[in-house]
Amino acid sequence: MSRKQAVLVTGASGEVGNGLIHRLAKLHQYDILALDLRDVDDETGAKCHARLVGDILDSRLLERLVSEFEIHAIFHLAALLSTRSEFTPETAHEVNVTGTMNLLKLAVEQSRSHGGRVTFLFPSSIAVYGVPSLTEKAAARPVLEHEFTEPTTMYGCNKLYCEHLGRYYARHYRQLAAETTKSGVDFRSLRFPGLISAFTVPHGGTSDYAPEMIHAAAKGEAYACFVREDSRIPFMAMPDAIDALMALMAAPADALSANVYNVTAYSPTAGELATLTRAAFPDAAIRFAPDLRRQGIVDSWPAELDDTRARRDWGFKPSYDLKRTFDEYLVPNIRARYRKA
Ligand code: AKB
Repeated sequence: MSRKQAVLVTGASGEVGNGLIHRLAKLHQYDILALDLRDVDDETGAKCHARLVGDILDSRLLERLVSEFEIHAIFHLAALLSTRSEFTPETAHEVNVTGTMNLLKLAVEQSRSHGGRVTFLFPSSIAVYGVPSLTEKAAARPVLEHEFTEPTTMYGCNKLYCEHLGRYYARHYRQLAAETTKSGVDFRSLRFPGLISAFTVPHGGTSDYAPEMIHAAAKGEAYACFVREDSRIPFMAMPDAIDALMALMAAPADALSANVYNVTAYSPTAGELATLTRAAFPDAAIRFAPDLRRQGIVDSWPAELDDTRARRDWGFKPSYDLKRTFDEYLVPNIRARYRKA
């Protein structure tokens, strides 16, 4: 039986996975393999060639994938996010680092087996940054990829290390082996800011206050925001995050000067987000009740990212500024969603 050309999406049921699968399906180019601990919903499942319910730590499951499919690209989205990881740092390390190693190994095996390269898309995060103080945060210009890379969270450490692992696999794999062999892994990573989706509310992250606030307002629920009003980090609307993943996947290899790219759209304060939310949902009951420890994490993330490298190498340009995110994406879609519910 001939093997199929496939794209594997881990974390397929998560925020990014869902939208990404719908976008990938529009290409009509690949068989989509969805992998997650939780099955994808039926609408998303209908776009997939296979929906696999399982763990990226399950080597038998990964071996089965290698033997059954011809995987040409992997979107490795599965991860434990920053807040969740602080409660179970060892588990986070296992999922975020060992899980990524397993997928990198799978990519090498796949490349060996079909002889082509495997494009490995890895969403990294602003959590890789650790700005030492609020004074430095306020004084810093938009942060470049190599600056302030001393994260304070387990998740941030995991993401940063996996970026390095990916770079190693792509550029230096088995550099001392008698026969120099290329891994066949074309590793490409995006450092995402906080993401805001109209369709899903994230769990276990520290940038979650933005989507939580907006979804709570639309549902008519009161919301106690766990950071100060003046907290500022970068954000992006989910459609732009998915566009960015697709654009980086499609970029010609010789245009890429690095393995890791910052991407960003806007950097509102939590107070500015609350003002926009109240304008859209006048009954919104938002108050600020900072949790000092989660606040500390947000304070350690940069206020703004410099994404010149992504704009220059592969033409990154977000379509949604903050106003358009609210007016054209969040408010109409969130309203419709909770009206239906
Ligand atoms: C989190 O808050 O952990 C994530 C992230 C910024 O990567 N949303």
